[in-house]
Amino acid sequence: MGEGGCCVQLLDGDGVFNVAGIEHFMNSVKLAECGLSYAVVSIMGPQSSGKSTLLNHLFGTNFREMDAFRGRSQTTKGIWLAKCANVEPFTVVMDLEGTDGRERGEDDTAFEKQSALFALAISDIVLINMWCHDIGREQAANKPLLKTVFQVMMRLFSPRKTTLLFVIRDKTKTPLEHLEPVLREDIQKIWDNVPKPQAHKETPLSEFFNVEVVALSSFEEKEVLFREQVASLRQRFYHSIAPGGLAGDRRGVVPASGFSFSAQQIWMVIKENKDLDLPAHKVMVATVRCEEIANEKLAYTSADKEWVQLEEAVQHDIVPGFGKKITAILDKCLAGYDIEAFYFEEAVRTSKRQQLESKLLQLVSPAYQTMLGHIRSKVLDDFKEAFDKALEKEGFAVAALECTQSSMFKFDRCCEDAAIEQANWDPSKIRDKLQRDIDTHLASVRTAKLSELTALFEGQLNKALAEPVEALLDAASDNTWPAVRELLQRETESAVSGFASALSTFALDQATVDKMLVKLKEYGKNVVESKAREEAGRVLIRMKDRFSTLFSRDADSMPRIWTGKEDIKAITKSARSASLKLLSVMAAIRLDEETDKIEETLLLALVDASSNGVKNRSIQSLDPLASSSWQEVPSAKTLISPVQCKNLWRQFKAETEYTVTQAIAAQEANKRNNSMLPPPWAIAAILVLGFNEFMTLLRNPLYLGVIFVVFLVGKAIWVQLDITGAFQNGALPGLLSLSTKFLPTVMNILKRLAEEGQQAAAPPSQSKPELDSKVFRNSIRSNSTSDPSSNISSTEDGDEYSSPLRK
Ligand SMILES: Nc1nc2c(ncn2[C@@H]2O[C@H](COP(=O)(O)OP(=O)(O)OP(=O)(O)O)[C@@H](O)[C@H]2O)c(=O)[nH]1
Ligand SMILES: [Mg+2]
Repeated sequence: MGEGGCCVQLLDGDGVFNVAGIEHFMNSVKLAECGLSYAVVSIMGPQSSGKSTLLNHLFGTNFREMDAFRGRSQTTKGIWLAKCANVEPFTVVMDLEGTDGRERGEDDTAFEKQSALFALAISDIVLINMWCHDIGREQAANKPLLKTVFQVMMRLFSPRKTTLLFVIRDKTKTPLEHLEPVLREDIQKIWDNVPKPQAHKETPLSEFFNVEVVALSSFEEKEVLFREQVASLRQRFYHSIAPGGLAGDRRGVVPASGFSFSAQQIWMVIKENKDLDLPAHKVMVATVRCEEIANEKLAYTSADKEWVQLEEAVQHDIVPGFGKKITAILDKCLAGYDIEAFYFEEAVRTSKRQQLESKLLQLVSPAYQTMLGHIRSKVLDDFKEAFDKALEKEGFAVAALECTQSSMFKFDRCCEDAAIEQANWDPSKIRDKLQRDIDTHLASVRTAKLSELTALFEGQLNKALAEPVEALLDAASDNTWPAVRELLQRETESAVSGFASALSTFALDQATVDKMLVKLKEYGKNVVESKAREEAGRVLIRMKDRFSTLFSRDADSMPRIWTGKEDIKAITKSARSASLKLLSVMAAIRLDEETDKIEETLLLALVDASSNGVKNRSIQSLDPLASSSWQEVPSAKTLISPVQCKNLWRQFKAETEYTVTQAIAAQEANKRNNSMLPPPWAIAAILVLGFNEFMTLLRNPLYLGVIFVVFLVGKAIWVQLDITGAFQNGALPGLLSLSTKFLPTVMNILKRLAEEGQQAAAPPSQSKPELDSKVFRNSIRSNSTSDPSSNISSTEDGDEYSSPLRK
């Protein structure tokens, strides 16, 4: 029997499908690899009509036959399956349980009908086994069978075109040419009598079936002839599915890999007594099988070693050639699918392929995204580094443009390398993010650089303005504010032009540049204004300084000595008006060339009013300084308000009054000192009463020596203590001053006498100016630094006043 050894029961007598058996059969004969290149042949016919015997001889199979010596009884139960030996293409042979030859009515659930429908649904060629003597007989055993076949055929939607090969057994001497028309007539009659649905009322038999007839001699009586005829019949099964072959025009073939599943499903539908929609069934089989194939390929790919390694590597760093590698892996998987799913319905196959492809892409997508992430961060890092370097050589805008362009180009190239052909993924989102990151970095560097630059120019401007402005304000004259304006304009212009040329490398828009330049100008203005505010805060000290400078020094800046000839009133007036000038200069910021009447107002209110005040009360009642703002001067530009001016002036006057009083006192003391000779009666009394002491001295030259020494010491002390100087400012301060200096001076003289012996009476000319300057400084300090209360109290308490000197 050759290779026909493999034989399996597909359905048992009770209609139970042998799933394991068919799987085993398919695997052992490798049916799945055949694609569409296989044929299914089945046989139907009455019981014990030699069906199994025929199949075994025709196809070299090994179906159970009835033992000829035991008698006729049913041998084959259910449906059996075997592979036909040595026939191309692969031919599956099905041996069916024989029909019992009785009419069974219209019961579709009978196994006979179900198995006939099953055989018709999956076979390309159905052999109808019949006895030769049944041809033309009214009560032929095969008539109910044919009726069944045609009836169930109606239950197949769009049935496959099946070849019915009538095998006439035990042929008689009547030649086939005579038998065949009779048989075909019988068949036609049965077909015509089968009730058909409306759609198929007029459909000819040939639409559903190819009818072929063959006659065989009896196996039992003419075995040799039988074998010969079977051998020649076997020839017709070679290339049976090729055009012109036995099953040349078959339709709707299920690919071999779907055979098992398809058979199961068909049997299930038949058992449930449903109509069998073969096209839908084919689509269903294709869907299930393609999905199975796709899942199998997907699972295989996810476990693929190359893929697993790649996925692992991309977690850590950029993988060179990532796109190509993934593309190759996906290609391999899809090609495998294509090969296996090739014979299934194209629409189903394509849609399942798309599903597989999208699942594959889902599988690799995270790796791709990780890869893009690596590329993005690497390009960004490289950009930062390159930009830092480029900034050392080029301007900001040029460096930014060049580095950005080269980085984006680099990103695009890396993305090309990572691109997966099947995916066509667009990296533009990541590209945009990179662009944004680069822009953010550029913006932060730009901001830092600009603020550095701004700080630099502001620092320069501050340096160029602050001290000169302070000096100008200190000098306070009519020319002060014009000079400040000129200085501000000159320095601001030079700073602005430098700043503008530095900004040009940033390629900023004109509006921004203008804004920054305006800000720098504003800064310059602010420096001046804040300096002015600072100075305004010290205006009282400045006024007192100016007053005491002008009052205590003459036109040659020499300290004044109040001899009695000076016009203290005039000096005081001029010193006060100079201080008032200072106050008026400091009262407002005058950076715009607008005129104001502050000075006139101050003069009118403080100087003129105080001189006329007593005479004209009505002017005082309209006090121009009783206001918190100056006319024509905005409050932002006001440094000292009119009311503050008034208060300051009052304070200034109170604090300088003492100096004036002291000067007047000193002048009067000086005048008194000039008429200090004793009266004539006293001189006469001295001459009379001191005559004997005078004679004693003349008589004893030793007394004379002692008196001379006492004179020298006394003179030295007089000079050292600058007694005339000390009493210049009055008797009481003079005494106090002397009392503090007396002891140190005596000690100093004694020390010098001890050291230098004969040089005891050294020329006092060197120490005198020193003492003079010391005294002057002390007097200035007492005027300018002490607070008003202490000064005012000093007029009542001499001890308080001398405290700075003590210190
Ligand atoms: N007269 C005659 N008998 C045959 C022929 N071929 C086989 N037989 C005999 O018929 C009997 C039944 O043979 P099987 O091949 O088992 O018949 P079957 O149709 O498969 O029987 P079931 O499977 O039971 O339906 C056996 O005893 C065979 O020897 C034939 O060509 N002519
Ligand atoms: Mg049999």
